Amino acid sequence: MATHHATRASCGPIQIGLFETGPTEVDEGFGTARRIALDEHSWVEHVPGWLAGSDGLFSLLRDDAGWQQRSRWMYTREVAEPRLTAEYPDLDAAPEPLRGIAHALSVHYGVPYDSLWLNLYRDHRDGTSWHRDHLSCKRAECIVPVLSLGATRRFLVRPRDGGRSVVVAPAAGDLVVMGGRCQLDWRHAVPKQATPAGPRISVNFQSRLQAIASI
Ligand SMILES: O=C(O)CCC(=O)C(=O)O
Repeated sequence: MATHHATRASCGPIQIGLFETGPTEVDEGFGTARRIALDEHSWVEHVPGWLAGSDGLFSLLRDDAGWQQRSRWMYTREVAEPRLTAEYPDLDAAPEPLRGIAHALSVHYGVPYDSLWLNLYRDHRDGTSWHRDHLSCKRAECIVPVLSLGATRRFLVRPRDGGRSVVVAPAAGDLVVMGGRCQLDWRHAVPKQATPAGPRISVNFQSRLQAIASI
């Protein structure tokens, strides 16, 4: 069971949850952040170890997030997506410490994150193919944080029309943040892989503000 998130100002680790496995802390100073400029307008930021003690949150979400198996039409047949998904369209309905984590991200990136989209990759055979977040990002410039829990997987970003990929390998507790025109000009993926991997959960932070096209 997680406790409430703290509210004091801080530049370092701040406890936002407490599980049987130990405390969960976010680094409010984002001290390990490494920003990769994709081009003049787009970037990806990797923040290793941003969430310390992420195991308790992984277990909570794995057990309680209400995972669904979705399917989609591929030409003439319906196929199951190679992952499970869950969502909290209203952040207020999400369990702690997710609300505290969203708050810390909102403060740092200046975007009011108010809903969550979650993926559960059961093992290395699950993945997400090349796409952009077209429903949740309708503005030219968006900032999309993705928190990794569980196994390390490769997170790829490549130009919209193809080309060389930028590769990040987020481990448990790492953040990958896509910014600028990344959703317009670039595509991202978590590829299936031959190398065995355990389960991974990604928490994708969304904002209604970014889902509305600017005028
Ligand atoms: O799992 C990830 O790291 C990314 C997931 C993603 O891109 C999505 O759900 O749109």
